[in-house]
Amino acid sequence: MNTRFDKVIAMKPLNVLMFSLLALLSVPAFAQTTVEDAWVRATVPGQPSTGAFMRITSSDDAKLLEAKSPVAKIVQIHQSKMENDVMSMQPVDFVPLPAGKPVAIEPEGYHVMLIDLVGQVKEGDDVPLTLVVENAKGVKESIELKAKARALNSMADHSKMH
Ligand SMILES: [Cu+2]
Repeated sequence: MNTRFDKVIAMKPLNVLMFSLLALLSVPAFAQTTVEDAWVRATVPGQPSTGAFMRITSSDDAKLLEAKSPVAKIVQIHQSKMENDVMSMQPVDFVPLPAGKPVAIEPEGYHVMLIDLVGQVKEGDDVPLTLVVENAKGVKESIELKAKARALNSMADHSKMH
């Protein structure tokens, strides 16, 4: 009887330690945003604007709030919409990034619009991009990346793959 009682007591500190470890693992500092396949459509000389595309996955619910790039004076987040058989696009305040779900930033949907380009974006250029992501608690994180400029016909090639 006495031995059993001792065992219960002895296990308690271990349980406390386990709970502390679990609590530590669920701290939001572990939230992560992954950006894959980032690219920018190359331009011809004098072309005023282009788009940046990628796939973003956030481990926790978050929002893509803003994008910045030194290659354009204005960077906006747009959403393309099909209305009466006409494709149009409008600026949006943010792109929702649901936890664990890859979100495509693509010409046909949400995309990053680079407006008032400071120069031609040539094929093969590494275009610096900064993405501002805000988590559910309102904490903002900046993600720096380089997007490879791809030729104008990249989109046509892409649609052929489907
Ligand atoms: Cu656009």
